Amino acid sequence: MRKLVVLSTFVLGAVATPAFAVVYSTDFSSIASPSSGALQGDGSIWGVGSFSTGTPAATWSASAGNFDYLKNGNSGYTCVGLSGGCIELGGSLTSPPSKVDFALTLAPGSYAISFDYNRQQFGPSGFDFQINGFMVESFPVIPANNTWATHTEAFSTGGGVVIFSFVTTGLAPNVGALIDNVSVVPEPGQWALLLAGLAAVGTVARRRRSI
Ligand SMILES: [Ca+2]
Repeated sequence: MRKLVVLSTFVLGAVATPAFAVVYSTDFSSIASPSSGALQGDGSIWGVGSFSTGTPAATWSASAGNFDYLKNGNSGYTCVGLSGGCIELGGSLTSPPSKVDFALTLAPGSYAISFDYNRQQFGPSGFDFQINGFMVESFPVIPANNTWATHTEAFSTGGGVVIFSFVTTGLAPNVGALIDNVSVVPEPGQWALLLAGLAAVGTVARRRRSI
């Protein structure tokens, strides 16, 4: 009987966890420790090399070219919700491609990363999204200006540092896609599998007891 009580507690804990288990989240409303770039009067930074943002804080850096940190409304750019901040992958006064990375140290398991993306007003702005250097999704042409879309990508890791990269494709300088609202959460399917496994264990335990 004690085993059953323990099992029930574990199942309840697993069910309650997913809604609160955000591993990383940023809406780019604020940044810290920016390197290089041209600070604008509204707090935007054109041609930034790196900065820290999000919960918990993570460093976003350009391993090629640079990128722009934009406050909503800067140069006519609009971020999600018409407030706060976002980034433009193309950067300033650089030739493409620009490559913007951030890294998280993750426990072994399955996760999903989500981000919002948008074409910018000065022209087509495609990009590739990579995880640990492997391209997992290409966005060659983002069709509509000022229409934000959300992309979610599932991935698994054996644990350790995972690098997420946004690489501009086929662009003129200063013309990159906009990115906002980046989050990483445990993949819901993993919890479903865990619950199914626990249910199976419970069934076996009950059968053994009835024999
Ligand atoms: Ca934002």
